[in-house]
Amino acid sequence: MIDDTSALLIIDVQKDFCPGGALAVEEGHAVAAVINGIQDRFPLRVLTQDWHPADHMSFADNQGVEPFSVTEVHYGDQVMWPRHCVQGSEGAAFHEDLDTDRADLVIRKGMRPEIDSYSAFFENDRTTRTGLSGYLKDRAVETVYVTGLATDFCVYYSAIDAIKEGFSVVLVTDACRHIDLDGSLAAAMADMKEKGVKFVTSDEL
Ligand code: VGL
Ligand code: ZN
Repeated sequence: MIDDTSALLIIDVQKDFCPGGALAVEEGHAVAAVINGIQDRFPLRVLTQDWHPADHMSFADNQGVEPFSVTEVHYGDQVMWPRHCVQGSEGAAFHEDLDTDRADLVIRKGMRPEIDSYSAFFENDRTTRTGLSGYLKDRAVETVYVTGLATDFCVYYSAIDAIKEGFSVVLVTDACRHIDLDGSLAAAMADMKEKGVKFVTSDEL
C-alpha cells in the first residue's frame, strides 16, 4: 500500500487540541503514538499547525458570543471557537509526544484575522490555496494518508480537499480523534465515504 508516491499528512497535533488544552479533543494526545509508529514508513511527512493571530475572527471572545455557537460570515457558517492555538503560545506548540524531527514540511494555517482555515489545502472560503497541493504534486505524490485532529473538522476538510485536488485519500482511523459538535462526526464520515476516502487502521497499513 505505502509506496514512493505516498505522503503522510499529520493534522494539528497541538497541545490546545489535547487534554488540558483550550479546545481539547477527547484522547487527542493518543494519536501521537500511533503516528510515531507509522511515520518512518512514508517517504514524505507533512505537518499542519493551526496558527491564529490574537484578533482572529474564529475566537468567540473576539466576537462577544458563546463558544461553539455558529455565526454567518462572508463565506458561510463559521463555528465560534474558544481562543486556541494563538501564534507563539504554548498551546499552539506540537504535542510533546509527537515526533516532529522527521517533518519534511510544516504548513501553518489560519493566520489571516478575517478568515479561518480548517483544511491543509484551502482556507475556509474554499478557494484561497495554502500551496500544499502544488508541493505534493511537485513531489510526485499520488496518495495522501490523513491523520490527526480533529476527524470532523480539520482532518475532514483536508481529506475532501485532497480528493478534490485529485489525490487518492486514506484516513487512518486510529490516528485521528474527533470533536463531534451537533452531529458533525456522522456528517463528516458520510461525506468522506461518499467522496471516495478509504478508511484503514494503522495495523492494516
Ligand atoms: C480545528 C477547530 C478550530 C481542528 C482547528 O484542528 O480540527 N478545529 N481550529
Ligand atoms: Zn483553529
